Amino acid sequence: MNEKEKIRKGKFLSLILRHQPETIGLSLDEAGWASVDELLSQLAAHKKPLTRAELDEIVLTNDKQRYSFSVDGKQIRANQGHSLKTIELGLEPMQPPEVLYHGTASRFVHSILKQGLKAQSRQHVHLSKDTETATKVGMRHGMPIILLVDAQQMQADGYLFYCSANHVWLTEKVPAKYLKIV
Ligand code: HQG
Repeated sequence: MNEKEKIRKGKFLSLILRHQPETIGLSLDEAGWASVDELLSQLAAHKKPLTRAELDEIVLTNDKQRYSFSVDGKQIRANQGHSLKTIELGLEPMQPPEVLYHGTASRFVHSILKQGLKAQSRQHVHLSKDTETATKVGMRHGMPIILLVDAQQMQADGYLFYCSANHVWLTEKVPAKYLKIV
C-alpha cells in the first residue's frame, strides 16, 4: 500500500468502525468491538478487500492511533470519535489536566460562546492537551480558533472527563462559562 491508499483505506475503516458498520453488513458489540475475521470477510464481500497484513499496518502506523486490537488480536475497534449512540467505550472517568484545548473554525465561535461546546453528531466533545493538536482539528473546519477549557473548574463542578486510548480527552459538553478564546 502506498501512503495515499493507506489513508483512503483508513478513512473507510473509520466510517465502518465509528459511524456506519451496516455499510458492509458488520455488527459491532456494545463496546464498539468487531471481529477482525468478520471485518475482513465483509470488506471483501463489499468489494473493499483488505488483507490482515494491510489492516495491521493501518492500525500500527495510523497518525492518530485511531484503532486498537483486543489483547488476543481477534477484535478491533476505533478508540474514539463514534457517532453511533449505542456504543459505550467503557472508559473510566479521569482527572484532566488543568486546562484543555478545543480547535474549531472561526465561524462557529459566536455560537459556541453562546451555547457552549456540544458533541454535535459525536458522543463527546473532543479536547486536546496541546494547542498544536487543537489547531489541526480546527483547520479541518476552516480558519482555526483555539478555545481554552477550564477543565479543573469543570471537574470541581462535577463534570466527568475521559481519556481515549489515543489520548483524546472527552467530555459530554462544555458550558460557555468554562471557555475562553486563546
Ligand atoms: C463545533 C478528529 C457551533 C465544534 C479530530 C466542531 C477530533 C459547535 C464541530 C475529532 C458548537 C463538530 C472531533 C456550537 C461544537 N455551535 N458549533 N454550540 N459546539 N461545535 O468533527 O472536535 O481525525 O464532530 O467546534 O482530531 O472537530 O476523526 O468534532 O468544529 O479528535 O480521528 O462543531 O475528529 O479526529 O465537528 O473533531 P466534529 P471535532 P479524527
